[in-house]
Amino acid sequence: MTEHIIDPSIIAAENARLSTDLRNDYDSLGERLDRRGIAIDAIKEKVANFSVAVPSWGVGTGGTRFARFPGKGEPRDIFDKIEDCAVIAQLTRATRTVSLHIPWDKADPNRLKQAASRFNLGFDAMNSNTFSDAKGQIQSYKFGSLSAYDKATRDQAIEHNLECIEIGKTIGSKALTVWIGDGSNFPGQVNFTSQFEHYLDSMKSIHAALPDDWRLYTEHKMYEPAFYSTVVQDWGTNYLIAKELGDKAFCLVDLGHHAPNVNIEMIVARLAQFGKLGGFHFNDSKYGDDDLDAGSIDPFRLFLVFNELVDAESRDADFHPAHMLDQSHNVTDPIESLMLSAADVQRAYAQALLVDRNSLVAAQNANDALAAALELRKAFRTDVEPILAMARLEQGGAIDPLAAYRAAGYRAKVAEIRPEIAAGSSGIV
Ligand code: LRH
Ligand code: MN
Ligand code: MN
Repeated sequence: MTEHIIDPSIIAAENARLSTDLRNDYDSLGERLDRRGIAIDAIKEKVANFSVAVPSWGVGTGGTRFARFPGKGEPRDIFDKIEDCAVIAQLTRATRTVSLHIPWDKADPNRLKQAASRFNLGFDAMNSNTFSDAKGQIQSYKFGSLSAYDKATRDQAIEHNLECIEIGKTIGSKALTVWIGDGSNFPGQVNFTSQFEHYLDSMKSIHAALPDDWRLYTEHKMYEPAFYSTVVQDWGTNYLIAKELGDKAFCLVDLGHHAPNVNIEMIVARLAQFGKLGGFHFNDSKYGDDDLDAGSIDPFRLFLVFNELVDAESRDADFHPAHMLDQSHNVTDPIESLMLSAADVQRAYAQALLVDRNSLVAAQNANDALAAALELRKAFRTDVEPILAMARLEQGGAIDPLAAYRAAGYRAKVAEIRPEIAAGSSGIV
């Protein structure tokens, strides 16, 4: 039986306060959608089946790249983090899995599995970390990891990824995400070609070690921590990697990893068209890899990304990219932010489902640019909150997850048992 961290009677009391209004809002939205030829229950069904993975590191200590400003009741270890993730899942019903980062979350895999299964949580992609040095590691990644000139360093980085796969096998993960910080800070510091050659060779060994039913996601990022050149800097290089490696290799798109104003939805369409779109790290950004809450800066862009995903889904029923959040915070309670991000990702999906694809195609074929644009705007401007809230309610979640979370006083409760973490300096990313 699934254990609940938040007392279900608190959620029930909160829902009782809001359910009459929700029912009215849902019915009235249903009527309006009906006039557009859309069955609200079918949209709700799809929303209810949608899940986005929570990153274990997202519930952890908040801070900036320069300093840590821990809040009260921060998780002490991965087991506390799993409990925080369980709270998010219980209230939102939109986050059925957790994505682990090794070695940050290293623990006995059987214990990890048990801890998650108490709350009926599964594990999404494993994330390896060769962008920082772990305690006691022999070779340093200061000058690169999977692409380093030094073979012993590359071998160690490969070995670490193989270990991530091993842990993942025990806990039921089906994917490995590889992001490296390798690159250079000065023109001339590295040879682009040999560095990429090393990277590809290393990744081939990792790809070869994957179980048959696993996927390998490679994540591109324009810059940081390397500031002159980065080995996996954009979707083009990422696509080359996925092609070079083979059938289990796919590209992962982290929304914050592009230059400002880049047309990410078009990248999504291209990767989907050529069968190499593996999944997402959802977050939002104003300048760079800001890791802000999904949908908090540019919700229209998030919608446009989902518009491409729904379009791709309509062409290929087997199209199931992985959905993960990747954010970390400085000024909010991370559980609150992650709950809102999960809902915002769902919202973008629901809005994209409202696009009248036939009318859109007709407008496109008639070169009626305005009609096509309005078709998208009509969907984006529809307030789908009643659909999301009803999907949560019917699955035992909270109509208003934030209000229920605050009413439950979870953070204050865990602050009593989790010791305060000292503020301090923070590593990059
Ligand atoms: C790199 C990144 C990558 C890491 C995570 C901590 O910027 O997006 O996904 O694993 O941050
Ligand atoms: Mn990421
Ligand atoms: Mn990032």
